[in-house]
Amino acid sequence: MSVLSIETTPIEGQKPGTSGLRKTTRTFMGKHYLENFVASIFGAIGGAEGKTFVLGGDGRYFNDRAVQVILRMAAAEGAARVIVGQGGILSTPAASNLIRKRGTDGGIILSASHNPGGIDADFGIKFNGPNGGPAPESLTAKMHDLTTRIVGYRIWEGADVDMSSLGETSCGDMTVEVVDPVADYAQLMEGLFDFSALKALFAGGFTMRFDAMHAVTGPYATEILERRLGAPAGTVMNGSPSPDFGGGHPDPNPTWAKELMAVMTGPDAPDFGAASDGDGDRNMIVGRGAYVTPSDSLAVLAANATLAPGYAKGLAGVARSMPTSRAVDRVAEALGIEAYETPTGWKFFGNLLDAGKVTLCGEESAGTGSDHVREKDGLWAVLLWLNILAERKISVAEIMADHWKTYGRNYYSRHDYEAVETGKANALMERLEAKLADLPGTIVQGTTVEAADQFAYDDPVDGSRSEGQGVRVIFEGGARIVFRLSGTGTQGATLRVYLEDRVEGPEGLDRPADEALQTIIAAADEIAQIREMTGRNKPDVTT
Ligand code: VG1
Ligand code: CO
Repeated sequence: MSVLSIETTPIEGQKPGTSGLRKTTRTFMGKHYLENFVASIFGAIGGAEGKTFVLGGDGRYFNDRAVQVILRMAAAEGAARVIVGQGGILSTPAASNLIRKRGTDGGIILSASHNPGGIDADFGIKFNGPNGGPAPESLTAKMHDLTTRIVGYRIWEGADVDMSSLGETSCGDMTVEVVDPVADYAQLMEGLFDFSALKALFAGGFTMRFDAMHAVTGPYATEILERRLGAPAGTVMNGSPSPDFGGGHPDPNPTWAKELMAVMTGPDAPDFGAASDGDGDRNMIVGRGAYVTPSDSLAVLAANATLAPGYAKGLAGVARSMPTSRAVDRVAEALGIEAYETPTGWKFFGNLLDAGKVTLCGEESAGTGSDHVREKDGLWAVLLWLNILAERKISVAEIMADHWKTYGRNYYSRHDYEAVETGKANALMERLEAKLADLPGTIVQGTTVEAADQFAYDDPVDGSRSEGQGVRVIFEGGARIVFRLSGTGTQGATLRVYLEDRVEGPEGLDRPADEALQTIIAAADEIAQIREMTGRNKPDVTT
């Protein structure tokens, strides 16, 4: 057995997007496809020699094979050790935690997150650095550059590594350490939240459902909610992970988490409902008959965080991605702390968290997190909500009503037009960009446009600049529309239209969102001519 040198040639389109490289599973299974990208990761970070990495994925189809390939390539490149979750499984936040806790040189996470899994669905891979966070743009640009010039890679020739039992084994000269994927993560959560208050909450009859959507959080939620906190068996639904997520779409929103929504709006609705995505970094929060938008959830968590022991000392600052509603900005203002606005994608929060400028951050796409790891964290958000509910002893609906009364309400919705022909989507954005300068001062659907621009971000920590991060149209009175193209899709282009309107209160705080946003929705179509340019009459998914 020995190291093999394999000749290869570049494969087109190996460019990481918002969150790593995401393609169809069959693309990843193609000759040299995974190998070329893994070799380019190792190349971009200056080699793997003597290094220690974390490795794991969300268990989707091809996860098991990809883990074996990556282990053999790491061994051939001289890596010292790879810490891998049992069965090749690690949720994204658990991987981030292990990278940090064990002081490693980074980690490789296998997931296409909320995209469906299976041989005819999607797969993905990304590299997280020693801080536990997704590689910054400068590093993903290097990876992409290397994929365009690759001529060969090295791989250890040997048998599969046994992933089923805990402990140390080897692959060539490299040590492979198989760890329990849940243990370290559960311990981290115990340090942040008041587990005895949460136990008392469940013991007192508080009811909840957690929909793991047949994805990676099943074992994590079962261990923490049912075993450690004493929630009754059955609290976790769809808790057994499967390679195709039970044939579903593991995206925690009211459209895809239909089963949970039906329970939460039904006659025997529990007090609290939550769901997580394929790799466990997203969350959906819903009270009895009360869905909480992710943007509002971030604002509520920021306003109440000090109720949890891990955040009792207060927040250094908060950050949200640009399209996320500005609800959290109001909370930051009231707390007298800074609110940062970053481009879409968790990698942009890394520097702010590392520099201690922010404690909480979030995205409208159901992602919330804190400085405890460098990824968004689904179960963490659920536990923080539970800790707040245990302390305040009122319902989710009451918390929301109280929040809006105090801070005003930012009505919010996102409309996605999926698998649009790439040419058409690009034309729509180009047309929009060309007319940005003329928009301010014009009246659209009865409201005056105050400002319009293409969002660019200057990182306050390392000074790097990221351009072309989405078009913003801001109206007088606080309404806003954002247009951008997704960087995680695998078919054509996905146009995302983010709609927001601001109501100060005390009147008009409890209208249905689609009704409250009617004018803004019409304004979005008038400005971007969505129907005409895409040929679509309505969005595919509304969240
Ligand atoms: C989407 C979301 C973004 C999120 C990203 C990765 O990106 O909008 O907020 O960070 O997915 O999330 P895009 O480019 O498709 O809009 V995950 O849970 O898929 O890693
Ligand atoms: Co995810």
